[in-house]
Amino acid sequence: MNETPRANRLHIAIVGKRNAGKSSIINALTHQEVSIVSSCPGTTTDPVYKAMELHDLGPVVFIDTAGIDDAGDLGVERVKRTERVLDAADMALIVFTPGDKDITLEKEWIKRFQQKKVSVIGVVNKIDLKESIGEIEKPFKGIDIPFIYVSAKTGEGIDRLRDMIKKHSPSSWEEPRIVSDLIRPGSLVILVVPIDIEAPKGRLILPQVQTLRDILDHNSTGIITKENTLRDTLKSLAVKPTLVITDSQVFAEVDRLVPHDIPLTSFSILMARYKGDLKELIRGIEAVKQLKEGGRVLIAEACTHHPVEDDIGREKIPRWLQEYVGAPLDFTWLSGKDFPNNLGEYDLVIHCGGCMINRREMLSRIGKCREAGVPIINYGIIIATMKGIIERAMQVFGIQV
Ligand SMILES: Nc1nc2c(ncn2[C@@H]2O[C@H](COP(=O)(O)OP(=O)(O)OP(=O)(O)O)[C@@H](O)[C@H]2O)c(=O)[nH]1
Ligand code: SF4
Ligand SMILES: [Mg+2]
Repeated sequence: MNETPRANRLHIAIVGKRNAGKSSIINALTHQEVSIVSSCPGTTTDPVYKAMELHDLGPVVFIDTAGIDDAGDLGVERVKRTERVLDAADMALIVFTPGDKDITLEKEWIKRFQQKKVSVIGVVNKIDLKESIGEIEKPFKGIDIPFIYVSAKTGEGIDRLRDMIKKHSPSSWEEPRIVSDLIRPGSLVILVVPIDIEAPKGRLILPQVQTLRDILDHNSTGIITKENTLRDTLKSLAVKPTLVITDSQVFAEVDRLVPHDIPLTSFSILMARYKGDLKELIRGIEAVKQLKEGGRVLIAEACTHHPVEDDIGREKIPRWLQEYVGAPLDFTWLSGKDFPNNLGEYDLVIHCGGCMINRREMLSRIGKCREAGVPIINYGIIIATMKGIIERAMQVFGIQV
């Protein structure tokens, strides 16, 4: 629990042909044997996510990938998995081997990353094997990305590569705030956190902790209370709170208790804004209102976890949604890293909060829905809609629904 969550770290993909030294570069950058290195091409198969502290740059995730030249049925499958990395990477290192005559594939990948607005650095590795740097540089002269020449084996150039990663790390990497842009320093914010059977034993969940941290970083005060102690908490205050943030599941109760001149919203709506595109997700509200009998709904969760009794994605949302629409609907569930290509077949996509994926990947999923013309909403917003509380929960963002 002392670590920065993986989803909040800068994601750096390492891409290149088999045996180019991708895994060796990660090991050299981090001074650790985090990735398996071998002279046998095709050592790394599935993308491997490694969370690291990189000196000067802070917490990052390196994504080690299989070679982009991998062949055969299995190889093609591996390249497809590498392609999914395009959605999560904030930055990419393309690794070359000096003297490689055909760099068409690498150029294609550079283009693909650039189309996704991902900053790319060309890393020419194994320079210890060649004598003249002038000769090595020639094939890369016309390519419009910064290049660096290194040897993962001797360590030459690795410090400079670290500096370069820092220099070229995207400025968009500055993550949006969770809540602190909505309050002034010195504010008082109340957080309502039910401790029920779904609450993890002995701790608070990540969105609650992250929200509280953001409040503290903004020199404000956060008071945490449960829904059954909220009334007394409010009574005990000498000043009016600036904002109340509640778990969505007790929103209706909290809505009754909190006077209407105090703004109220939910953790999941704050996280929807922090992780995704709030405006796009709000557009999904209209689609929910228009759902009809037999409507096709995809429920997408970004990680695989064992469904619990009365699971939110498997049971509660489908039940509430069918009650809301007043008719049976046709649900499909999907969990994990895959996001389907047949999105156009659905009338609505309902996505989980996405706490295990980074903002870029969430935005990429929202973008895919937009391209397929299918509306997307997330758990927090659909619950607020079905419970009739979305209007109040949105007021604090100045959004009318
Ligand atoms: N001489 C030399 N050999 C290197 C260098 N970097 C890596 N190697 C060697 O190249 C081989 C492949 O290295 P890996 O790091 O496994 O390469 P990879 O790109 O991860 O390979 P795959 O996972 O198979 O795609 C190993 O035998 C490494 O020891 C280098 O800078 N110089
Ligand atoms: S919100 Fe999504 S990513 Fe986070 S634990 Fe739930 S299913 Fe997994
Ligand atoms: Mg490897």
